[in-house]
Amino acid sequence: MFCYQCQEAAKGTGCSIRGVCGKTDVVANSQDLLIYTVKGLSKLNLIAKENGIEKEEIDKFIMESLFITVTNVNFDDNVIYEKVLEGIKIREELKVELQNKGVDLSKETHDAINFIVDRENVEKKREEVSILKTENEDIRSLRELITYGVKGMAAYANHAYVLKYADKEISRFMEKALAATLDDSLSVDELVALTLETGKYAVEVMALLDKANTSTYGNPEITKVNIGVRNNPGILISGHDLKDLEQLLEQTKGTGVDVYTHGEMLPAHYYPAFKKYDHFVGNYGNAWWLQDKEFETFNGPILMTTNCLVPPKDSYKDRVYTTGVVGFPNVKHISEDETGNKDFSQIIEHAKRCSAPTQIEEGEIVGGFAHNQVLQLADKVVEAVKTGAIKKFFVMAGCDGRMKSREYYTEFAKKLPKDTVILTAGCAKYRYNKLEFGDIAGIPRVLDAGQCNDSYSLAVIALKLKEVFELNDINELPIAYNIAWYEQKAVTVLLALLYLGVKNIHLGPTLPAFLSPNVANVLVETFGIGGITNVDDDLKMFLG
Ligand code: FSO
Ligand code: SF4
Repeated sequence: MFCYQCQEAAKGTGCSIRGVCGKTDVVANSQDLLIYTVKGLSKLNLIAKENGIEKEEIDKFIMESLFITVTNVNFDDNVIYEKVLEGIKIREELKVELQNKGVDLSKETHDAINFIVDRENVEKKREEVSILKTENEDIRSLRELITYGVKGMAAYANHAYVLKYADKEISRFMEKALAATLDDSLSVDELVALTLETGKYAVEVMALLDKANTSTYGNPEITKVNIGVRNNPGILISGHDLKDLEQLLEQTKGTGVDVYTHGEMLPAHYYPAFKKYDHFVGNYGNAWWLQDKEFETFNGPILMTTNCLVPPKDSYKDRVYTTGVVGFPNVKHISEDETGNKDFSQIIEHAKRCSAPTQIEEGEIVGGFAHNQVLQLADKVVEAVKTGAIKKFFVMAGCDGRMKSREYYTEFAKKLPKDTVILTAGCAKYRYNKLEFGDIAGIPRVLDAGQCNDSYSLAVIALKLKEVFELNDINELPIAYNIAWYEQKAVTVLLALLYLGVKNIHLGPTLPAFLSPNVANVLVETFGIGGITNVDDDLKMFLG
């Protein structure tokens, strides 16, 4: 195996024996093969679209397969292998359909469009498609940068899709980008251009998801979220899928079972649609990587709707349920029926047999500062900037992770001068969201827009401020970007910000292992991207 798609890549270069995330070599190789299958299918699907064959189910298959390979989503080799077989079947059926229409496919000789596997030869095939097979490290770096950006897009598109929002142009672009990564004739410059184009569609897919979420569940609003517990048995729901949460809340109504959020599900409390449920109690615990301790003390069943799943410990494994794209061997999986509904009754019955959660924290945290809410406060914000009460905003969005070096973000937040405001989204916020920062003229000093999926809100806020202050360039705003990344959705957000023209973004705790020195140089020279050093020096740099 070789994988370097996330921030925790072993030794900062790549995992080659077993993933730091817990992924085995078999799963890692299987994921490579699934991506290869999807790339071949994408190439063929573009030909089909040019010839008037447009199938929603193929776009859906591509989207889900990509999402499955995102870090900490699916650790089940059987699921991934079945997906490969399904992809090949879809591809071969599409070929027949195209040939019946008289389309000549004889020039489509790329192995990704033609290979077949079975249990006998799958191991060999998996190794053949390792990303290390692209020998030129710059081409490999750009191909992977594009692939990861598209994986993140697939996750966003999937969340929008379950709420019945889709955009054919976005799917077409994703397929075009994936197909391009198979093309040996593309130069480094062409791949750089495609990387930037990925940023354009990243903005579009994030806008689509924002529309899907806010049209379905209302605009997030300022909300206090309880972090303590009650005495009823509970179900803990984690990941990012709001539709799963909605169905769980409906099905637990009147059962005596409470529902708590974990990790990236916390921002669900900010949506008006979920406030009507009295048994939607609060948020339990912190960011994803602490689940091995927090799932233990929660005592009841846990539903993982998306990443980040940590390989469950035996002590609570029987209480973990996965759904959607998530999977882990020997962990119960809840599938949807043909109408998209999920039956969570076995989780509810399971909860009734469990004790109430053990309290690990108490009090409240405040969030809900997505674009609509912040724009309602725009007058106050603009006034505070004009009077100098707010000197600078710090975008500290992104992800959290296990690495000790991420303590940097707690210290950085604590040492920020009192006339600064943190704009956040994603699980990165758990490094500082329970500390007391006070407010500036009634504006809290930490404004949480929501999940990493809601990073779009931060871009909307920045663009609005640019308009209000009548600036020509988004970089003239008093906003600094000190972003923590972990998995591929963060790559998508980064490409989106670059597309919007944001310069001088600092990325930590380490720069991506998949950036070759030359590709990193392009990002440094064109966009001023940088890493982090230590809190004091970085503060001087940001405030200087
Ligand atoms: Fe965090 Fe995990 Fe939301 Fe990510 S839970 S790390 S970018 O998968 O999804 O922020
Ligand atoms: Fe390693 Fe990250 Fe890949 Fe897991 S996803 S194998 S931790 S690089």
